[in-house]
Formats: sequence, C-alpha cells, structure tokens
Amino acid sequence: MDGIWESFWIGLTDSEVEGNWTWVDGSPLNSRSDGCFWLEGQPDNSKARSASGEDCVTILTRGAEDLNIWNDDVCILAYKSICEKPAGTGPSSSVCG
Ligand SMILES: [Ca+2]
Ligand SMILES: [Ca+2]
Repeated sequence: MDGIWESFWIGLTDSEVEGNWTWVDGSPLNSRSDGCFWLEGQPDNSKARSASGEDCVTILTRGAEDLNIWNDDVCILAYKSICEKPAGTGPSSSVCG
C-alpha cells in the first residue's frame, strides 16, 4: 500500500452554525439525496489545529482512488487545497502556497 493521502474541500461547511452542514450555494446537506460519507468518528470539530474547530469538509483521496470519505477539517487548509486539485495521479506538489 503506497500513495499519499490527500484531501480536497468539497464545498461543505458548518462555519455558520456548528453541526449544521451547508453547501457553498447555501443549500443544506441532505443526507438522503447528497449522501453522507463521514469517516468513522467524524465530524469531530477537532480543535487540535485551530481554536475555532473544523468547519470545512474535505474528501480524502489517495493516488487515483476516489474514496469518497469525508472529514471535517480546518477551513484555511481546505480552501487552499481546492485551488490545485490534480487531475491525475501521483504525489501533488503544494503550489497553492
Ligand atoms: Ca465544525
Ligand atoms: Ca475532523
């Protein structure tokens, strides 16, 4: 098993009301039609990296695999990651800086 775990913001956030997940267009997360793919134990709103917790949902991928596993993450990292989603495989370089 090799490959680098990467995460990309999927446009889902609970920055307005904690635990109330909405898409960037303002529509609420509908677990029936949108699906819910939380990683076990997530969302945990971890305050490990930011005192304000984690308010942006990222999807975890590894190499070419699209695993469709969600984790709530710190928004500042999430916003960064969306701007340079690699189209192919291989390790990504952080050019978003
Ligand atoms: Ca949160
Ligand atoms: Ca989390």
